Amino acid sequence: MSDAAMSDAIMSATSPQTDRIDRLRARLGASAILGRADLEWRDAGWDARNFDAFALARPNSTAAVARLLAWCAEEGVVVVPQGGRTGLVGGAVSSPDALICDLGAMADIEEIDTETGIAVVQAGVTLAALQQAANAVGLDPGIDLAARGSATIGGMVSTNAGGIMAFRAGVMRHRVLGLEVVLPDGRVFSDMTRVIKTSAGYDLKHLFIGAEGTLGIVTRVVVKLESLVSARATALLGIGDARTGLAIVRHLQARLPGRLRAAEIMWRSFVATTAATLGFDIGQPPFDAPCVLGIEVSGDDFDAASAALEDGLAEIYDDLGITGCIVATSLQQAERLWSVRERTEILYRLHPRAPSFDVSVPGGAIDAYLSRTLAELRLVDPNSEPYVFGHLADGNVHIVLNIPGPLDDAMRRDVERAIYRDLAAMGGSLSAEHGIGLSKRAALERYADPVKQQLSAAIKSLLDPIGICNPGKILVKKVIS
Ligand code: LAC
Ligand code: ZN
Repeated sequence: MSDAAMSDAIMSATSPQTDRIDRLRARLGASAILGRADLEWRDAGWDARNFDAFALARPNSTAAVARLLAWCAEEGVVVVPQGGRTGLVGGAVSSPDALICDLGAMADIEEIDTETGIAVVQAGVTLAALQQAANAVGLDPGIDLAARGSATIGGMVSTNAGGIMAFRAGVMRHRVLGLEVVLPDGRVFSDMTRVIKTSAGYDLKHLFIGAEGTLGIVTRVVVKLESLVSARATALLGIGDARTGLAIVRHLQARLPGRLRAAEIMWRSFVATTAATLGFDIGQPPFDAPCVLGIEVSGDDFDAASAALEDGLAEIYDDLGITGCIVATSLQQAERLWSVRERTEILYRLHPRAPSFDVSVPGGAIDAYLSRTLAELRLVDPNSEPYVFGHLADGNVHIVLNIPGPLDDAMRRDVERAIYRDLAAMGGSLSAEHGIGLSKRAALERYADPVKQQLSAAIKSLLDPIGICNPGKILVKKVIS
């Protein structure tokens, strides 16, 4: 091809998108739209494919999101909503025909009503920002997770995030009192209820919680707040198994009612990797045990919380065979201990794009589930030694394979079979808190109830008949209008 013909070909390949961007800029304002060149040097987040779109829009109000979606519907342009871009299942991955709707310019905490105990926020507010604002007036969102600095409230609603405190105050679904969502045709679904009780017909807000932006874009949220605790004490314990960890949880819940704040469990290969990388001696207690349990309890001040935690543990220490214990002596030490659990990026640096799984298992069945599953994974790959960790008190177990991803199709099916096949019968879940996105779609199709899948497809067709909202996420089959 001559240079001139090549340049014509490039022009004709790019000009429809350039025209589109011009029309979109006319609709939303020039500064709100970033083209491909602007995206090249920005951080795409957890998955490089997040920024494969032809452009990114940054609407700054519900009305602007509504104009954007109405324009997408008119033009037949698909739209991928994005919050912190740190989701783990490809829910924010975009394609060259897609426009990103980045909620980062909608980051206002509109109101904290201390008398009612609620916050009204725009979807792009980070969890850390809401925690800070609520804490300043003696309140707390009641939900916490390691990605607090990047995760946005809109993204957390869209994945029904759970995190560390779900066993106390529920998952995101239980924290949301009201919701505003822009629908795929640009209409605004507005249910900014501020009360917990509502039995006024179908509670449709729940359809959008955990929908990963496939049914519309969450723009504003009413979040229920809890009282802020005065102080917290932290300990890491060496234990033999999940059963022992659950006995410790039950003891502390009975002994210190309402004061247990976290019960995070890590199995040996996880601890050996994260703790060793962070400079802890993994040959010493508590790090040398089969499992390490991270515990946090609240109290009136740091010393009172620490004393209550130490006393509570002393009562069961020998009976339950706790093999070692570090109680943090300062807030800085507590943070350092928690980093053993929270610095999960260490695993992904060792094994880029390591396949990861996020299941829920009823507490009493965790040990048996893991020994069966890990043995089966070794049959699939004799070198399998997954990193296993999670939120013990609600049965949420994370399994990260010690190999780089992605898996080829045959191996993925075998691995998924080992991890997922018993879960439904056990009353567990194949996705506890990360969502389905792209990477768990095949598993959902294979292992979820077929009637649930039919209803999901019908709901998607009803709300998004031309399929413009985050297409291909959650549902494998393309919706045909
Ligand atoms: C965590 C993320 C992986 O619990 O959900 O660290
Ligand atoms: Zn988690």
